[in-house]
Amino acid sequence: MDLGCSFDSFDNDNKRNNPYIMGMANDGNLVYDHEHDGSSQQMGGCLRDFRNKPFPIRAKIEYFKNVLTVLIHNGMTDNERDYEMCYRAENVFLPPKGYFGVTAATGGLADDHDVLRLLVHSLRSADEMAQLRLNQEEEEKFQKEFEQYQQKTQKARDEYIAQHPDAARKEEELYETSEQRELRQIFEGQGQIYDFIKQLNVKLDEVIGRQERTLSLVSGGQIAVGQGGTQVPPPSGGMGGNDIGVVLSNQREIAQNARDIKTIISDVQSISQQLLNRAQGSVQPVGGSYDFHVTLKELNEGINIVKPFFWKDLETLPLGETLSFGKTLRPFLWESPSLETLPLGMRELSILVS
Ligand SMILES: [Ca+2]
Ligand SMILES: [Ca+2]
Repeated sequence: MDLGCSFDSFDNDNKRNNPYIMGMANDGNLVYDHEHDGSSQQMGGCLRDFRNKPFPIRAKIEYFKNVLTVLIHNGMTDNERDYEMCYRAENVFLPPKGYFGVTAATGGLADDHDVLRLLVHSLRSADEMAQLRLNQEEEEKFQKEFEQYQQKTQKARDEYIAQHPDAARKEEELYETSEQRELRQIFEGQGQIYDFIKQLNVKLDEVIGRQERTLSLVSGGQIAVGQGGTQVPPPSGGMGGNDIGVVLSNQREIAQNARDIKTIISDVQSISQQLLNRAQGSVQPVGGSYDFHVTLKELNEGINIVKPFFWKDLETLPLGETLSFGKTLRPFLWESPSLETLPLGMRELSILVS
């Protein structure tokens, strides 16, 4: 099996689909269908104008793990990275060994194409390939061991199942398939949703019950609401006839007390009025417009004149003896201005005159 990547510039079938780049596998028995530009023989291709470009056009043909990829650089730039996908074909099986070659053909018309470079290289470096080969050998070895082990365990399992058919059934139940797991997850999710809805229902019932209770209490006139808006249950039994009687008697008592106080106040008022009238009657005969305070002031001055004459004698007088105001009494100095240190009789006198 060979692989050909052709650049067909002439449109033989006149379908205006050239220049065309295409891939074609051939085991040596196929002849390129020039009449139809190989349209029925291609494994993939793309319409690209690859003639007369400022820079050489490039084709990158990759064959890796039985996948063929053809990328085309259209020659419009000199950038190495300007490759575009032309086609990709899977399940392309080429022999491990072969040759790379370049050839050309034409019909009645001549055309000129130059091959500037043909580069062939591995997709992996030599070290990578060596490592890969080593890994491949190891992998094959491990794979072989694994297969042997698997066969061994399978054989042991088969023997065990043959001896214990019940245990085999249990083991099958123990492990769940991906479908079973998915189904179980769906059931669990639905169960959670169902529980949540059930909880919501219970809460809703509670709220409705509370609301109905509140409404019934409001209509019965026995609601008691706390400060935070929380409902307080009404006192058990409510108010009895006895309590109402007590309250009424208290009210009667308060009303009676108020009436008594009113009587007392009116008595006080009348008495004070009488006193006032009496006071006015006693002052007027003394001096008409004579002021009571002036009289007091004169009396005070008189006592102050008298005081110095009997201070010392007062101390020596026996208690209860009547004081006589005369010239025989010796004058004395006013030594003690403090009221508490004065003798008893003087203190009384001081109180009188102050
Ligand atoms: Ca052609
Ligand atoms: Ca054509």
